[in-house]
Amino acid sequence: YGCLFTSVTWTLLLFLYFTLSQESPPFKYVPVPGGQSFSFQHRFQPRFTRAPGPAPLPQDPPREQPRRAPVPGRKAADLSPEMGMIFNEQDQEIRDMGYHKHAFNVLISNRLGYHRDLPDTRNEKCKEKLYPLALPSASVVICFFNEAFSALLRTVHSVLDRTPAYLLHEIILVDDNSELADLKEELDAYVRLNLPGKVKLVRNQKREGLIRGRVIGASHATGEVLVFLDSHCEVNELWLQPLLTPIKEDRRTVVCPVIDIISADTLVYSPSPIVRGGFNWGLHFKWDPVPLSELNSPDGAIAPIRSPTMAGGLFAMDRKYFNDLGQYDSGMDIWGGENLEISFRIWMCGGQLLIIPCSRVGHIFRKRRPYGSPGGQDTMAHNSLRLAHVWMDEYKEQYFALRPELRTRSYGDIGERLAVRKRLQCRSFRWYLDNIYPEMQVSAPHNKAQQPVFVNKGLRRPKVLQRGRLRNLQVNKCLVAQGRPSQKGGVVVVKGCDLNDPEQEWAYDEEHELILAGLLCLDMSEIRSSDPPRLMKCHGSGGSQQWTLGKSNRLYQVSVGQCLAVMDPLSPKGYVAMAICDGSQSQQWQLED
Ligand code: LR7
Ligand code: MN
Repeated sequence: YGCLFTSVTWTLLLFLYFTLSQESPPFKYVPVPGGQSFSFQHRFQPRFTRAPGPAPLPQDPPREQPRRAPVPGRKAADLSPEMGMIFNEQDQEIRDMGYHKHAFNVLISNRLGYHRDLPDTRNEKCKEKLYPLALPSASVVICFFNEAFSALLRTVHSVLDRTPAYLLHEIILVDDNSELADLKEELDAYVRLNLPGKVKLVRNQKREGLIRGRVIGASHATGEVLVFLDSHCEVNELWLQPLLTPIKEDRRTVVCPVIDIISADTLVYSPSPIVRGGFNWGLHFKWDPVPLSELNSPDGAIAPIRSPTMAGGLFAMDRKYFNDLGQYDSGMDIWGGENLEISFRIWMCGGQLLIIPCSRVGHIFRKRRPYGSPGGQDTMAHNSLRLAHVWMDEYKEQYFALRPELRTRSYGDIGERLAVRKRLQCRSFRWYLDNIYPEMQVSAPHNKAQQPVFVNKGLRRPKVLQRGRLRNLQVNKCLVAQGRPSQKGGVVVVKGCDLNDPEQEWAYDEEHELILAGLLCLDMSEIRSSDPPRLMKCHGSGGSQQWTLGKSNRLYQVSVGQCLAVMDPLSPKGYVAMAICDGSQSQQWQLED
């Protein structure tokens, strides 16, 4: 009887739990009779998946049971380009403040919620690979400063949703003294109510920067392996086991996943090509193609790749090895340089650094860093100077040749770091260059600082889907450049259509770009979405140049979330502007031959 009673109670409890924790998507499409094709019906994204109240009762399912019903999640393909549609002033405010504070589209991030499906970006061969069941346990350390609440929570939930419980020892969140109100009590409450147990929240009493922040996080960790993530990531299918396996084989192996791209404008998740880490003499990280010698293994595309450097934010390392190797340089502030420092240290002091193509983690790539350092200092220069003096021997001259003003700049005490180098009997920088990064050109130290560029779109022009004039149905005029169509930054207006004028011809291509007269792309300012659209050099990365031209004749701008409209139909000036999509005549456009 006891047995029967227990199992009935459990079934009931589990049923109740799953029913109550079942989430519905934050909004859904609803057909509107006789009107436009659809409208959105909003439901506020709840911050609390359960009503705020007392901490969960002990009847919660035991730890290793699934903690929530399978997430209904969106299918990757469902992420419509219109996810960022603005309906009212409140949406506009969230979007604009989001770009201002976080440099990405927080409106879409909020609408996605804390769980979503991702496209599986791994090579097919990864799906056949088997990993040992017995692997070291992981402590995931996530530092954040003023992160967008929904991006932070999606990072945490993606780890909980996609990591086997027995491998996840804990998640340690380190709040680097954030200022944003919702990261205070509201985050405390969320963690207490929805993330009890494995998630620990540590608060820095003052801003430490991401480098000391990670050291603090690591000091609270008790798992065997440390996994560091940025606070705006989403881990993909079977991400952790491929990272833990090489560490189990050799504790002096440090591993990075492939960092997939989450678009800052659309939050679309897309695969990165397999590249590896390098740097230039300005001490900026860059991506390099993988040399053929590295790809010649029998496993081809999926074998681990030796990488001279790491990007910095996403990697896994045996916890004791992290400590033995000297953690990080705690004299480094806020942001920058620590990624090259730890990379040089790993290689020069007897370890190795690998990129694991079968482990995929997405990261939101913003166009600018949305925060500064408290005193406004250039911490990248300060930190780079420290690493140059500790690790680069005579090659620091290559850096000074580019940054002569830093030659005499003070960089604080590096005694402890020099002692680390001595204690570990590390090799010379010369050895590192010769053996680990022979591609590095020593005689030509004038490579410009380079942003990580993943896809070289310059080589291949996207296919044109449609060509013609863009006619507004209300005023019966065509969209043209106000001045010359070759003038960068020039605005567009509507004028009388002229079938014979090549300067009125738009091309709409598969990247959803609109190119006028084969020259420039129709573009929106990301920062000031109230500015009218203008003509800019095509950058090929979507977002501010991504338009959808649908059946409803509206011309929707993906990063702004609004539609192109003629401002005053009676005015001869023909000004156009972005406006909330309302299906009115002034927003109807036709691309026609
Ligand atoms: O003062 C701070 N305190 C913090 O806790 C400043 C930042 N942070 C947090 C921040 O909230 C974030 O979670 O630290 C994390 C990293 O900061 P980002 O996201 O502003 O850095 P980034 O992605 O622009 O920069 C890359 O280089 C940095 C150099 O210091 C770090 O190593 C980042 O982790 C690193 N990010 C990645 O490697 C992701 C892939 C980017 C590429 C290429
Ligand atoms: Mn980041």
